[in-house]
Amino acid sequence: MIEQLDVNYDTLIPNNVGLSEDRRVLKALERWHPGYINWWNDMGPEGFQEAMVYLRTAVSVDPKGWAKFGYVKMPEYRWGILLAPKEEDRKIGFGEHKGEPAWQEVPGEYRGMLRRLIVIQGDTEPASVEQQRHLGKTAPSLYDMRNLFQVNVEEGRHLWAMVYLLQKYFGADGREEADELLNRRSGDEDKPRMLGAFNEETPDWLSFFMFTYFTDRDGKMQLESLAQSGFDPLSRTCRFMLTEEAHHMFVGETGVGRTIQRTCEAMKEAGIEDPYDIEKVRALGVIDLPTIQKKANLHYSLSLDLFGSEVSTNAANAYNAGLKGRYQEDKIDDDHRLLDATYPVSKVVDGKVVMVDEPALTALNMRLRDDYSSDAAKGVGRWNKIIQKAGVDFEITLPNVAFHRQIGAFSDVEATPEGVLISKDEFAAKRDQWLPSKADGEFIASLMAPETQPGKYAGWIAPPRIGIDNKPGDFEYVQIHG
Ligand code: BYC
Repeated sequence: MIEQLDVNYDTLIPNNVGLSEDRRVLKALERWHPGYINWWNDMGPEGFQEAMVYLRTAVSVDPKGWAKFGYVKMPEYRWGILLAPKEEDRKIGFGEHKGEPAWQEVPGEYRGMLRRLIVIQGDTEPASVEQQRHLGKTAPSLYDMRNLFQVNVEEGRHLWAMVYLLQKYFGADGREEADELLNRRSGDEDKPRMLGAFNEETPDWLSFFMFTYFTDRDGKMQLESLAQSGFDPLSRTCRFMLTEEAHHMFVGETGVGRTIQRTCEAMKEAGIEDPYDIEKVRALGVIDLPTIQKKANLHYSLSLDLFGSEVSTNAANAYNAGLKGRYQEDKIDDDHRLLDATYPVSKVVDGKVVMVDEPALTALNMRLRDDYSSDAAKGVGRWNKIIQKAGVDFEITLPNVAFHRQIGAFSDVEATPEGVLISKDEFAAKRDQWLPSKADGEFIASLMAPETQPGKYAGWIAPPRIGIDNKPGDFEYVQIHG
């Protein structure tokens, strides 16, 4: 147990929510903080709690200077509570209450629904830290290690953001939920995290990059739709979280891109033209492109599950209530009520994947998932540019939405990555062609040797083009021994 006696919480917690004047919430957070620190020490990055890490800390919400960089030990990171500035006279933008003033307090009739949304969002944040806790030990460079820790402390801050809402607006049951967020554990048999993808392992750095590319992007989409919320404190919280989230996807996109780049370079140097000559490529100490494709298949399909069922009355209710909008709701030109509109939804009909029009209100998860898929495809296009530029004949593609699904219309069927429905036996026989096999995992694990010399990179990944905070190439992003 960490001694908490002389902590000045008002200065410890950077905030723009007037914590020092809000004694009740300040007290509730003081009560919660020791448990959080214990959780961080138990479940946060293993082996690096004493290291000095060059991190950015959110200290204000000024778009020009919201963060400051400096060395800090992770357990001493200042996890703040920051909400985007309040918009005067903000109105609810969609659903039954469209045009009414945004709520500053929890609307009683929607209390349960709102709490559930906040708790689910909150649960994902610590879960990802737990999933990634072993990765520091195999970081391919100090630059990457620092990025991992940056992502981790910010996920911690996002937990704080949700806990603040629970403590401030939901009374005793909010406090209980806040405690439970520290009690569940990713992958635990008895107390698992709430959503599937957050109970999977993140066994290696390629998985970490794929996770931050694909799964953090689900985070972006969910936060974007909660940022539209008529419950103003949730909207403001999510708007600020999105500022930090962008870096997480940058880490994912460039991480996968640098992996691809190194593979292509090594193939060229060795005069290997066939990307499917896996043995020869692997002998160079880099990850072959077909295996990178399999990892993308896995993480994309797991992330699609996070959108829930294509047809969902939960989603319709949350929209009608004005709690959770569509992606960029405020930029869409329609009635924002969706009473008569329809939306095409993918389904299995007569053994085929087809599109069927459904009421747009119940199809909101599908629509958000579609927006996600087009957003995800953009970075994949940039990965393919790297491959093309190197003159290698290979293209990374996103699998069909029916492939490898556990939630929604395709949870009971199996499909190829192209979306052709097949039997369970055929899927089982071909699984290892489409998803990382045990042997693939072992090969990638064999490359995961740590590189802790400043400016040096493990052989399977190319260096980044520019440093964090414009630091030079040999900058010591993590001083491992404090
Ligand atoms: N796993 O009507 P349905 C992030 C349950 S990531 C397990 O189809 P709904 C981050 C569902 O709870 C973003 N259960 O779905 C990324 C319901 O159960 P109940 C996280 C699931 O409710 C990286 C039943 O199935 N944020 O931030 O319309 C690092 C029927 O549900 C799953 C959010 O998700 C699943 N995958 O939509 C760090 C935002 N899917 O209630 C962070 C908040 C569904 O009938 N959550 N179920 O017992 C939501 O908006 C929605 O609850 C969901 C599900 C999108 C999750």
